[in-house]
Amino acid sequence: MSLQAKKRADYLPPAFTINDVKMDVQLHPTCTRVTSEYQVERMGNHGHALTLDGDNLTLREVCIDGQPYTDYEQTDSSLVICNVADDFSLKLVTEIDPEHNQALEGLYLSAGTYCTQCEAEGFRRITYYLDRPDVLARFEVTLHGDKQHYPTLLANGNPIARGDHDDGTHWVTWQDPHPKPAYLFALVAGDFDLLEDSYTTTSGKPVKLELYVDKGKRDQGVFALESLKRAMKWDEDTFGLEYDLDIYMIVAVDFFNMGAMENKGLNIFNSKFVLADQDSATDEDFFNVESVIAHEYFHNWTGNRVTCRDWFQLSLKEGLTVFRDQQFSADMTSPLSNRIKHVRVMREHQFAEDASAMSHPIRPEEVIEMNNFYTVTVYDKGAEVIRMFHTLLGPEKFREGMDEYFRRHDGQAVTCDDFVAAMQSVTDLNLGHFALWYSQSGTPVIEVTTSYDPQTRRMDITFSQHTAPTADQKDKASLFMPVAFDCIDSAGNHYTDDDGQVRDGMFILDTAAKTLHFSDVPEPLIPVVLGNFSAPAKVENSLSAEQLLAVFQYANDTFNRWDALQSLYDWCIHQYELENQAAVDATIWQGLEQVITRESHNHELLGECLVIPSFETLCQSRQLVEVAALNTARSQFCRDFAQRLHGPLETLFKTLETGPYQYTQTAINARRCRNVVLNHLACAGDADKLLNQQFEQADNMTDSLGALKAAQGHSPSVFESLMSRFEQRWNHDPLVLDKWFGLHATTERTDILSQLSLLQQHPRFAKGNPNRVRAVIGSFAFFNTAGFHAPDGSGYQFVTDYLLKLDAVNPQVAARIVTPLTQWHNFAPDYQLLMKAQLERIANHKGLSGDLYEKVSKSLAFKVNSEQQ
Ligand code: B3K
Ligand code: ZN
Repeated sequence: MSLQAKKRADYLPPAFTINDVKMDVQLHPTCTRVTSEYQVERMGNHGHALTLDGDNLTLREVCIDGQPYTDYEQTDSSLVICNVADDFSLKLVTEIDPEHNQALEGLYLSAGTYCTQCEAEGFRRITYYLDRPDVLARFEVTLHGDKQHYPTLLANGNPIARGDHDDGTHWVTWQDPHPKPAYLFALVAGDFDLLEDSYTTTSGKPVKLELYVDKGKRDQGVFALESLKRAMKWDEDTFGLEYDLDIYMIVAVDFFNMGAMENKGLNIFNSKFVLADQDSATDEDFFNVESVIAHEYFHNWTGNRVTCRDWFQLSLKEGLTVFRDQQFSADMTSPLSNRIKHVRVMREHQFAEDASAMSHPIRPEEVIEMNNFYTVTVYDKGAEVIRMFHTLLGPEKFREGMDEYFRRHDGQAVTCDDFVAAMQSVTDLNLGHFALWYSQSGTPVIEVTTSYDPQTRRMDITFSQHTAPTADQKDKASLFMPVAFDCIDSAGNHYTDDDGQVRDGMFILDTAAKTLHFSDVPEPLIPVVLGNFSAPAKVENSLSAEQLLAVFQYANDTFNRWDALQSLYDWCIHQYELENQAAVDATIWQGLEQVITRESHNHELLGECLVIPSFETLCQSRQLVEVAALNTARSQFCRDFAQRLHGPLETLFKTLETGPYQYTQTAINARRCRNVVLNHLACAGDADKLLNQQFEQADNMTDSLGALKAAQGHSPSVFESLMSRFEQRWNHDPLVLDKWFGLHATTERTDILSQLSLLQQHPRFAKGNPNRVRAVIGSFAFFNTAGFHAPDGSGYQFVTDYLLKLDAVNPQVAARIVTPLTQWHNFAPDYQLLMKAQLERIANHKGLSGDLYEKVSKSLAFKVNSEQQ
């Protein structure tokens, strides 16, 4: 483990490359033997030794050109082979211990299945190699394993030979014709149920589709396979991109550090993102399965065929692929709820990251542990940057730019600059300034100020932008932002600016400030800014409650309409914090009542608009948060909301009878709306009957869980009884039981820590399984506001105790769950002290991983900038 930061600026091309790899893997739980043969070629004119990366390997043999070779040195992290020729073949034999690999990186054996995870730097835990994405080789892999326990032996590409040995083992050879970096290598061995299907591409090429799931789970794989076919078709229709091998395989495993992995021709998935059926999966689970299946499939072009030159370029493949999966999901489901979902992620998590010690541009400048940079910034802000290209260029030019990108770079390992250059080649717009989004971190704030002169009936609206200094970067420049814009008066008339700066509902903000002028206007106008969240920015636009209600009623952009209500709720909660509840007066409640009655048929819009902003979102518009005070203010507002609007909510609820389960957008919208309303009705009190009834009658997981969630905060006795019935019903299914674990872990109760201890003793809890750990400890740390931020610091201490144990076995997951602690600077001084005390404990822990070290040391060194406050 190296605690030394690597810098983007220090990139050097590889001194050697490997063109062909032959691997022979003799699977054994504690002593798997890997024989690798490489065709190595010196790059350029130099006399360096060949340095291969390796981690936790036992080296048994080194041969060059068929002869044993001894002129090498080994370190903790490398094998240095001295005095080598310009071209030679290298054979290495190494041994590894998959059974005791609990970090779930490299080759591991869990729940009776062997599988691999190599991105970012896991291949070096399988054998010594040039483990960097700009070394592309053709792989041929032979796997040997016990035939009875591991009837299925899979690797990348196509199977070309197989056979049996005399000792009860068998073997299969796989060949992948596409040169690839080692991070896309995969192997799987196990005993699965198989779903088979096929797909014919637009150009007539047949592709075999295979989905491997745990025995007995075949029916739960059907939706994933259908999703895959929809994704294949969509990518052909939208981007003209077809699949390029004869077989596409997906394997679902139970032990996995993240969602899924796009290994060439052999995706490995966390079973959470494959298995789904009406009884066990919510609408959201179905949505996630489809979007993750699509995401990994889309990587075949954006990631695999065109890959990253180095890991600093990660957003090249991730931002672009997230954008592609978002567009796909919007086309398959609904644009509005998709957009809102992604904006929530940006506001709740990415803005918080940008304001924290871990702030980094979408293309980071320096990294200690690469696994720490699979972040909301690289992924989600990265996707927002790609979306801005799409907005600025329009869909046709964007497609041309993508075509050009593939024309130039298919089969190469490239940089974000190469992507920008391909886009630049199809447009007259100068993208030079826009490209600053790749190197500047932090969230820009667009401040909107207005002036109106009743005499001249002139109105000026000024937009100024500002990005506060961040932990990683002091000086900020003005960014180039597409700002979707609309302007209305209180009666809903729309206005255009005098100089025509606003075109097709959008203008460019590329300087520190810009003013739009309006003549002959009867009253001060209402600026409606950043429609569809056209740039990843915050907006400060101080509109009154009446104006926000007018925006909801009249704005053209539905996202703006939703956003206006979010701002209204935020403002109301702030009045409660100030103990000025009276400011939330009858006009506001009447306005909200009209929202419900006027839009009662628009279940999608209401399902979004009736959600009160989360505690995490509210934190983004506040500083030095007094947790208990904000939590109380939010709860009081929720209660008043539910009571004041009880009549219309109840009427709405009655119209939302959803009938037998169907997975259609109309039914999904109605279910979502119904469950949001149910939560309000429960909050108003007296809804126990309704809760029991919904749980009783539900023919699907969305409604069962909807009842449980509504009971959770508002009806403890109903919650307890429904939870124990749920546990009995789903005890056999760990993925469903994770929902139960998560609900317990997020319940606000004074004895929550003993509850968490009980959950860890539950027979279904497994401390080595990341899904269980995330469901219990992750849910608590991220979403149990009152418990995690208990004023005596006990919540912080509990999480820290757990993380110190977890770090020794699975540092990647530990480093994810530490995130809420590292955001101490958002909270009032008393909380800060307690949080930092726990971070100090982590920092002083002996044998700390690089993963935790990087995040914790940065957080402790973080000085809150006065401008950020
Ligand atoms: N590329 C993988 C993520 C790998 C994470 C390594 N710690 C999944 C994805 O983004 O598709
Ligand atoms: Zn990805």
